[in-house]
Amino acid sequence: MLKLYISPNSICTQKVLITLDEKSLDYEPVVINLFTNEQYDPAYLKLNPKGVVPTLVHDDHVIPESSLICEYLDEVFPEVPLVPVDAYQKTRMRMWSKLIDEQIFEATREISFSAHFRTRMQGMSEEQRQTRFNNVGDPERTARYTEIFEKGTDSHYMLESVADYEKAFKKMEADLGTGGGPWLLGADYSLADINMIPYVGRLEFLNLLDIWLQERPLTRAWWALALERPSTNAAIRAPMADKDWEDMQKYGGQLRGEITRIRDDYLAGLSH
Ligand SMILES: N[C@@H](CCC(=O)N[C@@H](CS)C(=O)NCC(=O)O)C(=O)O
Repeated sequence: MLKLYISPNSICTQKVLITLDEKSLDYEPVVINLFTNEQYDPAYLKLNPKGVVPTLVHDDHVIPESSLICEYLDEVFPEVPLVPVDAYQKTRMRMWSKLIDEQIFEATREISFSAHFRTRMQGMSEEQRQTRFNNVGDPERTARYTEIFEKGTDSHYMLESVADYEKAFKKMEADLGTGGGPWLLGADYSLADINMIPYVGRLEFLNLLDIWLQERPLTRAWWALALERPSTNAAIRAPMADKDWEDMQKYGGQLRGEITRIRDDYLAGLSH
């Protein structure tokens, strides 16, 4: 029996949903409302001490961290394999997981937060907002949220986020070229693609993706192929409320000029 703690529209949950869908696995969803701070409920913190989603409970095993959940699912339910057998390919796949967990997740969070959730958080009470910002004692997350809430695209973290996406897309285009595509590791769709799909999707839904993809035809072709897979829609767009979808398009679109300028400044500052 699989139970998955999720939050609608949570980007880290989406890769787990894609994995479950690709493997046709049934699960029981338990919704955690991040906007009413249900992630800090003591019972939930016992399962996930960082107070974040997703968390998978499989019989009596509790597994946090979306990348680990996806790998766990692949090992326990090996039908429709999504992890390469070859050691080097597996390491390449994990390099994508690391890139996302260490950089792209935060980049996406900052851009989404600045474009969309910031407006929503302006509607929270000061007490609710502080609870969310204080984030179970993680000063780094608190600093990021607070600064972006206060400064929006003027925050230094936005420059970091735009630069992190630039580096990731550069690597994507290069890997798709050397590996022959159409997927990130070559011929086979894998967790490398599943890891990246929600993060590319988020930029598209915020009306921002073409800022990075204009000169990257291989990545554009990869994304078009990803959109054709039913699991992409089932995990990302289908569960999203229409209002969230419309807000994302609207508020994201309003940042296009600023984000283009930040990227141009970043590129102009590079020495090569
Ligand atoms: N590295 C974690 C990150 C999990 C994470 O930060 N989840 C976000 C939603 S995508 C969350 O629950 N945020 C709640 C908060 O920051 O209060 C993973 O990949 O599972």
